[in-house]
Amino acid sequence: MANKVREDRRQFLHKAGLGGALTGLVSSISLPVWAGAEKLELPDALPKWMKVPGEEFSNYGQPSEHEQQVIRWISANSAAPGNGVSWTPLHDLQGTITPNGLHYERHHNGVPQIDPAQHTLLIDGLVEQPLSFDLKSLLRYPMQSRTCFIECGGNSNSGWRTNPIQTQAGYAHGLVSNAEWTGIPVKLLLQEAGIKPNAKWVIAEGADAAALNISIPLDKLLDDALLALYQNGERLRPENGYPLRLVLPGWEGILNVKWLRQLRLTDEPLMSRDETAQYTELQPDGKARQFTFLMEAKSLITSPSLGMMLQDNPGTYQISGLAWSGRGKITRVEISADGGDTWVDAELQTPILSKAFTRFNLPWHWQGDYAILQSRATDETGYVQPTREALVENRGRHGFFHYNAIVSWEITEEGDINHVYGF
Ligand SMILES: Nc1nc2c(c(=O)[nH]1)N[C@H]1C(S)=C(S)[C@@H](COP(=O)(O)O)O[C@H]1N2
Ligand SMILES: [Mo]
Repeated sequence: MANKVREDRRQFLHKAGLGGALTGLVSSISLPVWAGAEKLELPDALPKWMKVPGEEFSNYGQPSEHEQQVIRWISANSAAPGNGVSWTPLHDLQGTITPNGLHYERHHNGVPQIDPAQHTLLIDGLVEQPLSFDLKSLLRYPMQSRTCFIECGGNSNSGWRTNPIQTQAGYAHGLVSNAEWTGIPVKLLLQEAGIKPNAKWVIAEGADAAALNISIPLDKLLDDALLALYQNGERLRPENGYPLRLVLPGWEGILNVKWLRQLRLTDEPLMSRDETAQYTELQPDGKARQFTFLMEAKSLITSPSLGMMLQDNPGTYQISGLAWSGRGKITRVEISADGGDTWVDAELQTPILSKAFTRFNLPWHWQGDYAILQSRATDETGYVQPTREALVENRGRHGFFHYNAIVSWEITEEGDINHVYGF
């Protein structure tokens, strides 16, 4: 299999124009001629920062002042302050972990400023013994770490529009981030309270002014849900739920309740606003999909992508991007440079984690021709990311949530990059 993939990749470079130079030299694929390499010239003098002592230490590190353009992009609802989103700049990041200051945000009513000393979590409803936990006691429970993505059900929803929006990759698809969450398996706390046999659902409530109420099937909470206290090694950021939140790997963002203050076990769902009027999807037949918890497989080329230019500079470029699936592990990402006619397997960066970002890479030789770059993800259940055409055919034109179609970047002969709807 590995040889087969390598052979395909060789063909990709070959077809894309490296021609005879590589024939038979499979190993040279790992050593393409990258555009950036230049002959070394020895500097005559030391750079200025080597001649003076450096800056002071700092109590908490910040990114370099030269990276200030790498920010979340905020699209807030001006009619309702505190309601809005901020997008992770996926196009500016590498690897798979989203730095805490760049994790996307979705707030329904602002970021509550919670004093952890006054915060409690109540577990009640269909339990043998209602329990209230303060932070001090929770911090004594055994914890586990889990790297996974959280994605808003509304991520990428501009894809439903008639015309493709011209926005950078992260600012159209970055209502998804990937972090290592550490906390207490929810199962442990529910078992301590004692689950009554007729309990089927759990109503989770946050301590923000939105008083978000959402119904979650009990089975998911007993499966892999975490009561997270830490995010990438440090305590949660206020905007991501400090001091505690639910993390439901692979399930729609809305269920990952932040600033969690209550879990009430019930025998039926609440039918709250956020699971009836919102976060449901009208289908072609006029009926609505409800409780669409799972986030299906998706992928996105983050580089090259809109806003970057190949600058009339043919040569070898690294195609790089992210794939993820709420069903489990990503098993395959294919790349096309001709709008989906032919596909080549990208290399998947290891380790490949279930329900987490997987980075894919593939060298591409751009000869200065018109091209349409696409990526297509497959997950371990065999689910294949759909084309936009197939998604629209299946779900109709009134979609708003759960848009996971293949994204197409058009490369013009001048090296400009545009967002197009693929063929
Ligand atoms: N209490 C509370 N929990 C919440 C929300 C909220 O507004 N209040 N927003 C939800 C939605 S819609 C999403 S997509 C995720 C966003 O999590 P993040 O802001 O940490 O990225 O949190 C969910 N949990
Ligand atoms: Mo969301």
